[in-house]
Amino acid sequence: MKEELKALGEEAKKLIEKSSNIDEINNIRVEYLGKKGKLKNILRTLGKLSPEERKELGQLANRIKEELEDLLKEKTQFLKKKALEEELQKNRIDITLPSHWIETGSSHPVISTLIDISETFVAMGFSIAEGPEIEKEEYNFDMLNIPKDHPARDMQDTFFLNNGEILRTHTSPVQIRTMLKQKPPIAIIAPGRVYRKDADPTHSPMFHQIEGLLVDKDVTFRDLKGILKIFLESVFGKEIKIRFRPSYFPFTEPSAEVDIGCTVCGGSGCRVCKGTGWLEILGCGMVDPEVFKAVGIDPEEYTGFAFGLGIERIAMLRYRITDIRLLFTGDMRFNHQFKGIR
Ligand code: 2U9
Repeated sequence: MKEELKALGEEAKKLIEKSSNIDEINNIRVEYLGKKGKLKNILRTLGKLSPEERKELGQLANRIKEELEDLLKEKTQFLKKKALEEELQKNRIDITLPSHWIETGSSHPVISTLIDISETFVAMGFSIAEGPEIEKEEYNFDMLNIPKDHPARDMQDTFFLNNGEILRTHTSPVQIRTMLKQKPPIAIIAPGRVYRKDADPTHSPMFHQIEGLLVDKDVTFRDLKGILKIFLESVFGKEIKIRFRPSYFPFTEPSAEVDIGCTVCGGSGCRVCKGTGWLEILGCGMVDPEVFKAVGIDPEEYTGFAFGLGIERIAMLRYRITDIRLLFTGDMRFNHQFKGIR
């Protein structure tokens, strides 16, 4: 019987060694160590033996049982580890493979220009002010001394909304709102979108403006010229030629338009400057006393200057773009040409 037990042990050991998966291991466990297993079968016959033999064989059977249990456990762990490794190997991801091409964005030329111009004025102490694009006629026209019969108010020039409001035609109402809630000194720029019923190679129904306003005691036209000179030299370079031409706007008096020497031909005359050698860049002037009265600022105590410019026009000159509509098509072949430029 002793031999029988030992042979059984050896037989199970060989099977465990040869087994190659968890199912086989489980079957061996049931077959040899289970309740109706081979080891139990032998032990059931122990009753026929003498107490000494029973003790000896009992101990031997226990040793074999423990030994087999250890081997089964060991082999189970080994097979599980092997299965895991195989699984990992099968699902391995090659992280050295190049990924899909990811397109990076770029700043739109209008926004780059808007930021550059804004930064120049912020560096001189101006704050940035913002306001709504849907405006009251009162703020957009009336308080700016624009008469009721002015052509700019025409249905053909201004977008009127059903509720009687309008899309702002300039950012000037931002300055009106600022003066209504803030006492001078005031030094602000108002960048943003404006809307006019206009569409051709140089006009878009939506475009961007920056307007500026400085109000304090003793502000003069000289201050205006100085500030605009610093601004134009910082955007177009120190060598740029500047000239002021008398003009008229309802909200400024006196008013002027500012030209710079043509950046394309340098002044000799070309298609861009229409042979004049000059490019019109902005409009400006001293705030009209009527505008001050409308917002409750005493024109005897305060004076101020204002200016306005279209960003698209500056961006077009800067990047030599000849049709404003290219800026708004969203065509990535166009937009991506400005990658890395600012
Ligand atoms: C207030 C008082 C005065 C803003 C000004 C201009 C002259 C001007 C145009 C440039 C090109 C508009 O985009 S454009 O078509 N602007 O010429 N703008 S003075 O004057 C103001 C604004 C607000 C309270």
